[in-house]
Amino acid sequence: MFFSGFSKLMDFVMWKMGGKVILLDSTLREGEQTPGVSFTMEEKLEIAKMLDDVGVGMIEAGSPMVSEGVKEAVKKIANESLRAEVIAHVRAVKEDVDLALDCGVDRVAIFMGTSPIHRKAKFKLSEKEIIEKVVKAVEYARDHGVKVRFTPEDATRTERDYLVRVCSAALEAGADRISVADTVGIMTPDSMYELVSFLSQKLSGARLDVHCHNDLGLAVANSLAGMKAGADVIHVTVNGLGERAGIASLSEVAVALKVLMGIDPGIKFHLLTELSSMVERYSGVYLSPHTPIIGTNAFSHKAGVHIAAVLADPATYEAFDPSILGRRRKIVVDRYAGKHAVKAKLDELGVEVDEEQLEKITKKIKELSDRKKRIENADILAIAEKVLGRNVRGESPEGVMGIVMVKVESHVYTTNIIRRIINIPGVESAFEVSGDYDIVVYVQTRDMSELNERIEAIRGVRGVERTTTKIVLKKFDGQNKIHGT
Ligand code: HCA
Ligand code: CU
Repeated sequence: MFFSGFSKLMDFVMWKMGGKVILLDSTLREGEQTPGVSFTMEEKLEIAKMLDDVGVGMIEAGSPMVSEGVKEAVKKIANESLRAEVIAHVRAVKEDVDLALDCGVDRVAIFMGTSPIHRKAKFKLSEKEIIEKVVKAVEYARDHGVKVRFTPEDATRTERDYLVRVCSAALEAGADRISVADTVGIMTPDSMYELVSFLSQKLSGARLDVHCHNDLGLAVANSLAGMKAGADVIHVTVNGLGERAGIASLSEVAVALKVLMGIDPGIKFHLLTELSSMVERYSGVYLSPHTPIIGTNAFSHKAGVHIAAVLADPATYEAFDPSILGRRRKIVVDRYAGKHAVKAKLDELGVEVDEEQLEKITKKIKELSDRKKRIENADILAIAEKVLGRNVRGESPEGVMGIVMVKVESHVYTTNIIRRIINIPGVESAFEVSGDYDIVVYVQTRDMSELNERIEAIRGVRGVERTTTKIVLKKFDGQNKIHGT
């Protein structure tokens, strides 16, 4: 306990000296406001611990008034002696603050709608009455020894003079941070920069957070602009979860800070992909393959021209080196590929060819790709075998193929599960089938341990009841030839 308090103090001192940017992760609060998402207690604890390992400075653990379960989870997380500051999110009412105090959090984040539309439609309270409620709640929390952040909800649609008044009152009552919430995601980087600069000046350099929603896809850009204007805490969630279109994504903000702005947010970048898949599994919200930073395609190159250039110097078509995330670039081979790409792929598969064989293989891949949607490693190996006239699969380090049979829970829609499963790396095809099992998945991996990982990932898909796996010992192509010509 002492150590955790001391290290938090040191973090603060370091932050003050270094002009550091702190990431506040709200996956467990804002993220759980995503439709369809409810984490279990165990999942919440695991996510919180992983966030702490990753190194975010603050964890918004939940809103204790939501339910007994949420409150228990906030309490457990607060008692984990994490490095990160643990925050409970509460309304400006005594009962909510009491629940947060009971959880033993480091800080309460008190929020209250301040825009004209919130004042009128939600509270039916006057400007003055709202300020009174905020001041009362902040004072009450401060009197009980916790740090307080105040969030004027819908700040970006609140009249400027009123926004300054309500924030000043909260600061005077003892809040030490204000969160500039773009609750409906209507800012642009310019307007966000301007608003944060304005508040920073009018509130005499008060410490500011930015909380940007992604309704127009600008959450990351707006967060960076707010940071440039003086905010030092950026709110994020893993995979950008949150109400409606979510908020700024942790990995996007972190990587943009590092590679575009030269700012180190103090996190372990190589853990981001794992964190993201954990949250995909526990939330049941799966990323599209072209999601920046963590999507399966984020470092894949396809056009022949791109691949030839990338093989000479990856920077030709990459914003940054995937190795900072512990990821590798991927060469995709289909009809867009040229000889360079096919050669690189064959090298990766451990197959040696001469110039003439390479040309033939490339030509056959293009022909097959005109007829088949997805060219898999197995197709390329089959074509190589035909051209070379010998078995090459034994030489391939991509050695283990698995056939995983999946039974899904009775209430779920099988096609939805398949959509998730096909995004798992190594899964080459999946079939919806009749009989004891509902789905058959064909997985291609380098070795047994990778196959095991893939099976675990399939089992982790929400709605999967059980699996059984067969290892492929030998593969034969039928008369109707799926592979080659
Ligand atoms: C909400 C509240 C909030 C609060 C943000 C914050 C918002 O509407 O659910 O406390 O910084 O977007 O305004 O998430
Ligand atoms: Cu929000």
